[in-house]
Amino acid sequence: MRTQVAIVGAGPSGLLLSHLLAAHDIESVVVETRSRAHVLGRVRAGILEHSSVELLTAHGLGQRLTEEGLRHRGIHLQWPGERHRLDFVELVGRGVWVYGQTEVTKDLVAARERAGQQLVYEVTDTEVHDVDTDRPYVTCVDADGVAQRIDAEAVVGCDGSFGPSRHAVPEAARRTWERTYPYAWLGVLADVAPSTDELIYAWHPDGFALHSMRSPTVSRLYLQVPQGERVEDWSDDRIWTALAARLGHGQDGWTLNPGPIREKSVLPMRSFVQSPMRYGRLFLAGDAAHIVPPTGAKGLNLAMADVALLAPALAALLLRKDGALADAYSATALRRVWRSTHFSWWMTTMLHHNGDPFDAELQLSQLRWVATSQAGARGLAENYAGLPLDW
Ligand code: RFL
Ligand code: PHB
Repeated sequence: MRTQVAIVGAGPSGLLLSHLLAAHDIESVVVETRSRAHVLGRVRAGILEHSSVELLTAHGLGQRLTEEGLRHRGIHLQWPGERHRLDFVELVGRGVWVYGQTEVTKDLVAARERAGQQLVYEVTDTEVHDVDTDRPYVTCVDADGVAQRIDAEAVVGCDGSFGPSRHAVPEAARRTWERTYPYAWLGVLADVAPSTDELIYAWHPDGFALHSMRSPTVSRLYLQVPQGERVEDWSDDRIWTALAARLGHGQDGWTLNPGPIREKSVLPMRSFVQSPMRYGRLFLAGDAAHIVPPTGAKGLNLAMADVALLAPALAALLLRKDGALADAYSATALRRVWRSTHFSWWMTTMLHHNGDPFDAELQLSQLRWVATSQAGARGLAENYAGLPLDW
């Protein structure tokens, strides 16, 4: 196969990149290890920043999002005895949307299939080659066991945290930073109406809890659990009891509605950044280059911001032989990556109990300041609702 851009990975970054490149009349082939059903079914992030919504809408992907997404002006931040609302729209003029990554993926796959995009699922043994030349290529074995070679003018690694692309940058040319956290999230998807109008981020001595949602009839909830926790040790009853204790704030008779749990899983928490995000004709985007813990709801939005930057850079490079934007891609993308890395680390360390009584008092002091000071609240709001794409 020959194409202009070979994209490894059909997550949100790979799918959106192929869509944005097509708007520049650039052809791409996307190879993906998982099946189409798996890609369409997996449950992950749920919050879209203001500028992610603008980007999707500007590229014809906003219809279902506008009809079915839930527009939120802010969040609730709480600790035992107190619940405070932060109104992002009032604070910084921008809100967020609740629209699951699963839905974003469905819209992207539908749009790419309508356009005749080549999406090759269930490949194995993906490798990228000759990225330090202007004729890079990708090899893999397709679902029928046939070896495939995709010759391209550029290769983009959109293959997430476990993909091979980032390892194709020679060790001497790359630098990585990593932070693991001593806790994880147990996430559940429940067929029950959310017990809240907007998301609740709760600090609690038993551990952090988050009440999110997917629709007026589906709730998404998370509990801080120790790293390495087994999902089998959490019965539905145990989950609802822990959620009710941590999310209850002891006021106004607020209660949590339990309901049938459809899905539960444990997510590890990690921060990771690899620099540079470009090596020769290999570009990295999304989780392939950086991972953030989910507390700031940034992972999906960062992936979209990367490809929003990369698509015009590839268009200039491949169509007009102008490499200026491609040369600037890594440094420009990494500015936002580090901002989101800091924000996600800050939210995570402010909200998760680590057993240290001194840290707990600092966290509560920080939370009180954020919830009651305009300056504190605006800082959180600006980062959470998201910085403009051209920031
Ligand atoms: P993705 O979505 O991981 O997509 C990468 C794709 O590459 C494929 N792949 C390969 N394809 C070909 N050859 C190979 N050798 C390949 N190796 C891997 C994978 O199958 C996959 O389809 O990365 P992308 O597109 O950069 O998008 C990033 C977002 O998905 C990610 O940032 C967020 O979902 C992170 N994240 C969450 N973020 C939040 O803000 N809130 C959340 O609640 C939240 N939950 C999650 C998450 C990430 C998770 N993962 C990756 C473990 C829950 C999970 C389980
Ligand atoms: C979600 O709805 O899955 C979600 C929302 C906010 C977060 C993380 C996950 O910070």
